[in-house]
Amino acid sequence: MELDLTQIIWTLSGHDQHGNAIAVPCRLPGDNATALMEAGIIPDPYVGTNEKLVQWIAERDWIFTGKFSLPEEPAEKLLYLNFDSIDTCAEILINGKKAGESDNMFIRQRIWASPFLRRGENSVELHIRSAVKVGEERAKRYPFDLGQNSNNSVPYLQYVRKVQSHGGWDWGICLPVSGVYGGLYLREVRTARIEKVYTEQKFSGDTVELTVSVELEAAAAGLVPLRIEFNGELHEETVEVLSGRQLRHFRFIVRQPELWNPAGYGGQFLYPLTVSSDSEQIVKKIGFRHVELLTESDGATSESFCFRINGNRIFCKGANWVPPDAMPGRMPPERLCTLVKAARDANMNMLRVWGGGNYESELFYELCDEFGLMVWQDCMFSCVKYPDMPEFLESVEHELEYQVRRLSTHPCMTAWCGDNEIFMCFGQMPVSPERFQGAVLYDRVNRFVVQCLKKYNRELPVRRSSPDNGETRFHENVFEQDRGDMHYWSVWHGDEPFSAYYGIRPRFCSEFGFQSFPSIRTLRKCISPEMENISSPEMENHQKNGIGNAKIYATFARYFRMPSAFEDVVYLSQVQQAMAIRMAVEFWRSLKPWCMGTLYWQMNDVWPVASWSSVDYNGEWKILNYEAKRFFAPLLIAARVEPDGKYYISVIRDGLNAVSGTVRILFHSFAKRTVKPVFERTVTVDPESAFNQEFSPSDEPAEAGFYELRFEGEETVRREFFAAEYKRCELPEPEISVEIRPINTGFEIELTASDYAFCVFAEQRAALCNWSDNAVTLYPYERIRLTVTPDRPMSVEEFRTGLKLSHIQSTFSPRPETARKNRLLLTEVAETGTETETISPAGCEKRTAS
Ligand code: BMA
Repeated sequence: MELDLTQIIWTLSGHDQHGNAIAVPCRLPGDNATALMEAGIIPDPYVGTNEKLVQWIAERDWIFTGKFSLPEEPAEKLLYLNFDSIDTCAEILINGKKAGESDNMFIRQRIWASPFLRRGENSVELHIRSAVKVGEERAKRYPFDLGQNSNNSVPYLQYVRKVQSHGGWDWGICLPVSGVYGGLYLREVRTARIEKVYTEQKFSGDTVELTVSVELEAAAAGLVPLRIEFNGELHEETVEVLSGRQLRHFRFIVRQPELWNPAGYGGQFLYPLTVSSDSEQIVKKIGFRHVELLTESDGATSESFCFRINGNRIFCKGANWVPPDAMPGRMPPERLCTLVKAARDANMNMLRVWGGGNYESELFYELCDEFGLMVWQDCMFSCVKYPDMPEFLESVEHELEYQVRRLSTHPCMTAWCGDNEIFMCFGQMPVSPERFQGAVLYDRVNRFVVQCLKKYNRELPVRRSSPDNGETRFHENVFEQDRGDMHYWSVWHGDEPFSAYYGIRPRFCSEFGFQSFPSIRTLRKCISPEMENISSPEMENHQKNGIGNAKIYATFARYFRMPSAFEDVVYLSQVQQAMAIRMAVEFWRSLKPWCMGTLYWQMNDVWPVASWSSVDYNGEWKILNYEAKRFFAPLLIAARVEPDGKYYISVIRDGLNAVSGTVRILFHSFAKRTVKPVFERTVTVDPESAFNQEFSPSDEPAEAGFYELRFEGEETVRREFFAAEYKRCELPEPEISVEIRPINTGFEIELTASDYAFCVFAEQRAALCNWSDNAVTLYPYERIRLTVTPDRPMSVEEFRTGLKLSHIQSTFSPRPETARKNRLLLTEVAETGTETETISPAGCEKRTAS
């Protein structure tokens, strides 16, 4: 028997800010804020400045009550209650009696429930205390002052094992929710439950030994038949259990296994593994891959930092992952799929699950397994010191044992890391007794974390922190370029121009980023029309980084002509974000094999907000995600002007095969209307290194035009490179025509411009769309076809009305509304391909095609 308790309606009860009792229906998995919003007690915290109105929720204790009926007498059965995650400090009551408690949302809770249950109606109650208050109480008892993380609006949250960014972050709403996440059920077993199934792989030559460990938890002595099926082999055993835990190991030898490889390095073969007892069955997918992190001396003071998977040195390309929703109850699984797919579609091969968030759901790791996305997994400690009291460390050990073993079967798992930026923070503090004391205290916690990681995992490399430069170094880590991983933030948090990236030669850059605003469609869901101004109260509430808006504007002034219309500000913020990250990634990839990884900050958002993400909260791709698809492509051509004024061209190849072809650089002059070759060379680039060559630029002034970079061979790539800031260029004023044709899955649109148009970004305001490509360059009269799949059926008429095009020059005009008028032509073409009508987009006047 199994009762899925996510199918019943729960009740959330507590008191509002005035002390009035509340009882509302609640869906689980879910959280209190979502339930209160759905019941109309609070407004949507993501809208306007509502965040400020809902802060009282976190000050209160809450009760989640579920009622269900059992047709038979449960005392004769063996039933257990499972909660994948309870957020956070809770007492669990069954029929009014305390049956268990929870103090760490990163640990699954299971309770033998039969003694508490009865025939007929039963109730389960979770009494969840305010995490804000629990943190405060614990801080009072702890003899040292651990300080507060400046990103976090809630003091003392580090005393509670809960998602740390629930307390707010420099991209996060402050909303410390309570709730229950993941699986929630009552299940009957005969003698014991299958508590854990975890695996370990050992390679020797072309043979791999897979150890499958099965942990049973028995309520009483008895016999449990176990069946383990893997790769056509069956192991059966009847295990004699006593009350409590029993562990059994099963070994499988696989000769010449099919391998799981990171995306771009071969397939992702997955073998099913089935573990069954007389009452339960667990199915996992196992992928074989041999993971090494090479940290070898490769110079007088330098050391490599390179993941080698199945013998292939992998250049890691990806981004940092934060929790996908600050209100977990609002998060449908489809949104997670879309997001992880967006990483894969952008040619990424690694995601770093960042330490201020959560160990993600099974679905996340399953998707990464399937897409060939390696996972760098932080432990959930970030940016602040943590207490070393024994009960805290004991809970951390349970957490790590649970999480490490849970994730051990996923081939995407590539590295474990102790925390995010905690050692780095010490390096940035002035030398003082506080820094000394803090470092000693934190070192106790971190050593313990690392010991646990090594105790429960022998397969994957373990880093103590990110960034980290090795066992003997504690303070140089921000700018250390010789070894370890680096977080390079001087372009955003400092005041460096984008070209500063060219002065940094990291071995592996695991964080660097630049902010932009989310899409207009996302903003219009949370900002009222009269607040469409960057410094309005609503917009400012959706910007959590103190310097954020000023920085975005300062960067406009540095590289662009100042945009005035709100929509142009939003668009251009995304253009410059993509430009920054593109410059960094192109340069760092060109340093291969010195540099072997770039993970930008950040992939996704927890709510609609101005942030460093490349996909916004609603799943809209920012320009950066389209750019990432190009700058992370396995074949890349890129150019740069280094700080000494020299011009370089690079061709970078990833994957397993070399590529040969001709590199051509052409200078397109805007005013003269000429195209002149400046460089040509036939090259072969093998995947272990990059081709880099200085070249002489055109003798025309840099601002007179741009460089077309071409690689022509079995594969052809074209990119554009500006050696001058856009603001200094007299960009042509193109007239852009758009033809819209309905196709099976949506629409095909064809773009043509009467002159060069840069970063042409097509957005659909009426639906979330999947675009085959976007933010493209149009050369005069070149036809570019894009396919668009909206998330719901749309008529051509509706699609046309919601379509918006922007390009860089369209933001240059002092009067953007009039400038854009008449420059965009939208032509609707019937399925037969004949032109039926020529129309202007929303806001533009009707005109006929010439
Ligand atoms: C990084 C992260 C986060 C932060 C981001 C942007 O260093 O680790 O703490 O959100 O910077 O400031």
